[in-house]
Parts: sequence; C-alpha cells; structure tokens
Amino acid sequence: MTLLTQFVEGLDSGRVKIVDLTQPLGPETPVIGLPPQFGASPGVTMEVISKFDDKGPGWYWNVIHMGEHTGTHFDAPIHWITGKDLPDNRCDTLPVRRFVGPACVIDVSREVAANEDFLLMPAHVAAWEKEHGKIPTGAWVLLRTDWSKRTDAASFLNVKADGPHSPGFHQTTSELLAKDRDVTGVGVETVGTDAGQAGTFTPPFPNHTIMHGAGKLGLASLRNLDQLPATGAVVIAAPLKIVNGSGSPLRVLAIVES
Ligand code: 23J
Ligand code: MN
Repeated sequence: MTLLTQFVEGLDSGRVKIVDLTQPLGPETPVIGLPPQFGASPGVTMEVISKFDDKGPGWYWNVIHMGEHTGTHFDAPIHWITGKDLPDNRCDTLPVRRFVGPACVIDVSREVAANEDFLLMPAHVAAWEKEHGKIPTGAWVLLRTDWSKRTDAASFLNVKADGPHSPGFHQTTSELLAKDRDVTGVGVETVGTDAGQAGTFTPPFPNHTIMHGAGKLGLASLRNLDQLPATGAVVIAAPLKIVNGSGSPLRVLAIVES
C-alpha cells in the first residue's frame, strides 16, 4: 500500500480523524477592536444575490464582506511592517508546502483560567519539550488556552477599561519559536496572535513583530484544540489565494490518528 492509500483507509476505518479547528464565520463572529486612532476591521456582512426568486429562480448565493483578519484566520508575513519586504510573504505567493505541518499543542488552559493575561514563557516551552520532545522545524505551535470556550463575543474579546485582556506569548518565547525552533507559525484560540494587552508592550504586538519579521505565519481564533494530542496531529491551514493578501479567513483542519 502507498502512504496515501493507507491514509484513505485510515479515514474510512475511523483510525484517522479530521478535527475542525474553525469557528463559524458570520455576522456574529467577534472581530478585534483596536484603539480608535487606528482603522477598524469590519465584521461580516452578507447580502443575498438571489434565493430561488426573480434574481435567480434556480439558485441561491450571497455576497460576503469582511476584513481579511476575521474569525478563524491566517496572518501572512506581509501583515506586519517587519515582514513587509520578505520574499513570498503574502497569501498568493507563500509556497503551499508551508501550510501543512506537524502540530505541537501546548496546553496552558489551567494557567489561563487563573490569569487571563497569561504569557507563554521559554520555561513553559522547555517543560513541554522535556515531556514531548523538541519542537520540530516546520511545526505549527498551537497554544491551547480553552479561550474558545468563551462563546459569547463580550467574554471572548474581554475588553475592560484599560483595553482587552487575553493570553499570548512573551516576546522571548516568540524569538525562541521563530529563530531557534524555526517553526512554521503559531496558532491561538484568541482573536489575535498577540496577548490582549500587547499594544502596551515594548515593542507593541511583539508576537506579530517577531514572527512575521522572521517570515513565520499566524493562525487566530482557533477552536477544538482540546481535541488534539500534544504531538502527532498534522495541521492544514491554507489561506485564500488573495492577490497581495495580508491574511484570510480559512478552514483549519487537523488530521489525528486514534
Ligand atoms: C492589527 C493590529 C494589531 C493586531 C492585529 C491586527 C491582529 O491581531 C490580527 O488579526 O492580525 S493584534
Ligand atoms: Mn490577523
């Protein structure tokens, strides 16, 4: 049997499962809010072109309108000023091979339950690696926080008087993952790949700054990370081929062996 024949047999027998890491995408989908001096990303709106009516008696279809960074979405290196001049840095030019890689799932849900501003430190990565082995080159590093269980928009965005509060990566961890481990990218359950308070950090938004400056990718608003093993899953995260796109909503799938 070839590898791919075995793979399909695994799907048919149930030994291989596909886990959907994607939020529903619609008008209710929560969108990041930046300070008012910055441009705002609009939420999803949909308008019917026709629905079995005079505009199209036999067919139903819609127009959709949204920011590139809406719902479960992909961040390309060109999204950030540090990655803007890198080669093959945008949705339409990234090599497709980069969209597929092994998942390393770091579970900090307990820490986040106690501290919504939790930042992943290099020591947490070291502890994870002691148990599960070194994060391989080309990995998707997924931060399991259980934040996606906040299914109402207000508690998901968690905006307080001093701005949003949600977990993320310490700058030194982003450097470790991008430079020393040479990962493909990071994925998070929160609305963006930086912590809620990261706009106040030095530099602001350090995870975006470091990851994209190193040509790495981002995935935000993931869910169902609690259905993944720490290692052994394969993630497929392929953005729309938007010409000059900085990011894209997408369907993120994990392939898991039971
Ligand atoms: C622009 C500015 C800051 C942030 C973001 C976008 C995102 O989180 C995003 O979706 O890339 S933090
Ligand atoms: Mn984004």
